[in-house]
Amino acid sequence: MKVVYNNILSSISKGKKLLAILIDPDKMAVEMASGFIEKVNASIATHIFVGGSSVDENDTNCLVAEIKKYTNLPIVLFPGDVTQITNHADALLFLSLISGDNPEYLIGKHIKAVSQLRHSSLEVIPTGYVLIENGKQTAVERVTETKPLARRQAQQIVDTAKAGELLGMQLIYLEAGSGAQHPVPLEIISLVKQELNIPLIVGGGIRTKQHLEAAYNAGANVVVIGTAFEVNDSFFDELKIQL
Ligand code: 1GP
Repeated sequence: MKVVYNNILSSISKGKKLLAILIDPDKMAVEMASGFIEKVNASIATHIFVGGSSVDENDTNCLVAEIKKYTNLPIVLFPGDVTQITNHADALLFLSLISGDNPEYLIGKHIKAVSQLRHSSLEVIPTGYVLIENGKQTAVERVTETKPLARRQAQQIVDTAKAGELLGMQLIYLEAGSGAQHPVPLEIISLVKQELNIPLIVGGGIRTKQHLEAAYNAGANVVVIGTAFEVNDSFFDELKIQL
């Protein structure tokens, strides 16, 4: 059953804009989860993503089980590693880093995940993950040992995203990286969106309501924000006004 994915498709067909709040288990203690989720529930967020670049084994499992107690929002894994897969979540972004040439992140880790996924009821959503230069090195770049696509190479970015769709990916995620200096350029979002027939996720470095609106207007269907909520509690209030 593709419940989470089908809900994304039907929301998009109704013209809804989706916002995923990203929680990094490395930065959120289990004891902090209930208070944070209370704010998430009262916000315009439609999804909770959970994942990080370097997370201790079992931390994701414990955190997702805790989050689940306090929310009805779909919890979607956005894993940096196989150890972050847990059946407590609703869905898994099965990310292939198609902007890079590291076989481990194109297919290697996916093979290692199969023994866990074979008997799991987790909804698996194949996702083409495209890392874009943002002005500084990010954790994704460091951990995956891949180079992001250059911002000036718009056609290369568009073609990479389209190749992901043609390979059968169900989502494309344009990623500037957590804490990015510059978010994905609006022009790139727009060019990629024009080519795709599947939903487009955009994340990395989005810190203001204006950024968020601009990303939607450029064509993002789902925007992912993590750092802005981690470092600035009042960001929840800033977003309260209906977009
Ligand atoms: C990172 O796209 C996400 O993978 C979110 O990035 O933490 O910069 O919001 P930020």
